[in-house]
Amino acid sequence: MSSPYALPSVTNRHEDSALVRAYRGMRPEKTPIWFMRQAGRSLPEYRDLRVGTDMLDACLTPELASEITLQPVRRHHVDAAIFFSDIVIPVRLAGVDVTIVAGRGPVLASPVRTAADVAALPPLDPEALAPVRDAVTMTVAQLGATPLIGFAGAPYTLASYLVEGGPSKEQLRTRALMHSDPETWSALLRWCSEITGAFLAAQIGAGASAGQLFDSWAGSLSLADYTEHVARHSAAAIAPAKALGVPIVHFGIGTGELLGAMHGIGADVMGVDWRLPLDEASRRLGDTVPLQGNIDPALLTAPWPVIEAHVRDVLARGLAAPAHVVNLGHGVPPDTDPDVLTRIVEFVHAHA
Ligand code: 1CP
Repeated sequence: MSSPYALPSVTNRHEDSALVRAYRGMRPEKTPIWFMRQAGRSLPEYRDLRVGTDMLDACLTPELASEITLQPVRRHHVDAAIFFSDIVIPVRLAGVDVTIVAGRGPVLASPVRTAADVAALPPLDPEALAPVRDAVTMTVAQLGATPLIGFAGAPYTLASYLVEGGPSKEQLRTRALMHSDPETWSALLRWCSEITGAFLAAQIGAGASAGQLFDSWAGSLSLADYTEHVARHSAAAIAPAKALGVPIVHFGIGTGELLGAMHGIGADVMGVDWRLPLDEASRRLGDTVPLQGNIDPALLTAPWPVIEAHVRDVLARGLAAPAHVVNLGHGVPPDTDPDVLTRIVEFVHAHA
């Protein structure tokens, strides 16, 4: 099947790698491991590279984005790279004024709250994604046997930044819009789904071997609201990437009650945060779905024996699922000692 996103030069999707085999539901000899937010502020080499460069500019400079993506792979010997970018990159590339404020997150110059605001959202020109494609091509060429994971924000999480105008605790305005003006809501989520789906597919088309859809804030939704107002837009967002044949991971925070519905959008693998033990997560999915997770990031500053006991427990509970990729339950906290992450990788790889 031909896809507008496929590049003819991509020949290796790393189907034999431990990561992709686990994502396909096979159990590789060694349990694969990578960390959400492994590229970033916990690494001194990242902080050095970023001096004087704005966050979104760094994401859109292919040489920089590629080098930052490679840093944690060199240092920790993780089983995957995750593309250094941000969920709001497609919003910026569509021409919406968004910046990342240090210590806070994405902030919009004008929040999107009315039918007129939504109607004025510009389409994303596929040509604008060139820096993303270039960075991925460059990165894949240097990664060799290590697969690259592409990612995107899910329409709900993306919409929450657009409506709130920045980070928020409970996405109150967002959920209010969903209920008070379902038509505007649908139009907004369709726009988010189109741009974020194109962003994800651009990464896969340029050579990433798997994709992860982050619906970080979906945990603020009831199951009924998720099912009625969100799920179909997330399904549409992953469709172009899925058409390229790669496995898709779906992840959110505090989404234990939504696991089945989130899997139901067409995800192959479910990411689990630290709240739900993996054996219970697996049970909720009928013990048929590969899982990713779920070391508690809060434990990264604990004494090593405490961390080791926790990682052992995560590995043991992960045996309930058809396959398991070790990760954190959310991103690496910025004050994490990188040596602790390296030690966890060594421990998981030694633990047959
Ligand atoms: O200057 C800096 O270093 C800013 C910090 C930072 C970084 C390193 C931001 C701002 N984004 C990123 C990169 C990033 N964002 C990656 C890189 C790859 C890796 O994992 O190594 C990824 C996957 C993201 C995805 C992302 N951005 C998500 C989904 C994942 C999650 O953490 O839940 C979300 C919600 C965002 C928005 C965002 N961007 C940045 C921040 C601080 C936030 C969160 C703000 C909030 O709490 O609402």
